[in-house]
Amino acid sequence: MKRISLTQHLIEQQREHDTIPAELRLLIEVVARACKTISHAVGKGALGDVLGTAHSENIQGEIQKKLDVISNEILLEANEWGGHLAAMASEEMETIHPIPNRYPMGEYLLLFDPLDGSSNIDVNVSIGTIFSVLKAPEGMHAPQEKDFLQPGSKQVVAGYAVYGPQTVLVLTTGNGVHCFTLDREMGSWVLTQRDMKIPEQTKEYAINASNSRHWHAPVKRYVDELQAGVTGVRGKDFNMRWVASMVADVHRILNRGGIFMYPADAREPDKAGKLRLMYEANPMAFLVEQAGGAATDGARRILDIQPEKLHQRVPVFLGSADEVARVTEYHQK
Ligand code: AHM
Ligand code: MG
Repeated sequence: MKRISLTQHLIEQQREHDTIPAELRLLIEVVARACKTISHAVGKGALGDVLGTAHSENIQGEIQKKLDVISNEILLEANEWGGHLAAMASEEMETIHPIPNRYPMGEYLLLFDPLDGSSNIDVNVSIGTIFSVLKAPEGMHAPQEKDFLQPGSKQVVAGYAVYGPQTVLVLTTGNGVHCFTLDREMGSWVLTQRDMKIPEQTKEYAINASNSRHWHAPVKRYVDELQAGVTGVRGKDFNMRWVASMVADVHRILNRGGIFMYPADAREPDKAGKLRLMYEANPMAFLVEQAGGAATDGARRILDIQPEKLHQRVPVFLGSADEVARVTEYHQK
């Protein structure tokens, strides 16, 4: 089999579609390299003294794990010096991180969830990194938080890495979704799936069902119907999967279909679900749409939402288009 590296793939995409100028290619390669470093740290586990808590809290009041902090540092350091970025924002940092003055300033903004699936770190279950790239607004001199507040439809790149049995990187630059597998011996990313497409028909759903007593009526109705199986209105049996790492759940859906839900619920009426628009929902929505699926917050297309805050949360329904359409319709009724 002829092996196509990430670099070759990006250069060929640029020739074909003219959407990945050299600076953007550098950005993607630097992020991919940082993911390799994170993958290496994850793989060491207890031997690398990377497990357990960092004894600190992030801006959302969540206890940080050592690997949350390490991964955040790895991404910041890797991306500071290349001249491709103006600023970064992370789920783990209160505010934005402008590129230090000693380095040239580029035209892109990078956002990331450095280590997604934190609750799985210490138990050796798949975790990952999610990232999203925006263009800095024209004429921006000193980057500010407001420069990041662009709807997801403006993303130029989105992707994630999964640190699981294999380490994979899944990427879109707006021309389909492509998957690379890390060759650990060679240290290189090799193209292993071109043009991933979410199957339209599905028999799988993913939701944290322990919250069901708090769900709003449309979500209750939708999940009840799935659970009624072959004797209910859907006329077929559904299976449930919940990894509790969005990267792993979305990766499964990109490969064999399904719907992923993290709704808002009645517990904290002011809190719109758990997942964050800028670091989780937007990049995953871009990938899912590029793979032929759909992503909504129950009312609107996720990519159309105008963000108001960097760390804004949003309900998420994404995956096979027909299922997302159905649960969204239940919300509208
Ligand atoms: P994190 O970014 O702090 O890891 O939180 C996000 C994660 C998602 O990966 C996952 O889908 C969800 O939280 C799991 O939540 P729950 O603990 O309710 O199962
Ligand atoms: Mg996360």
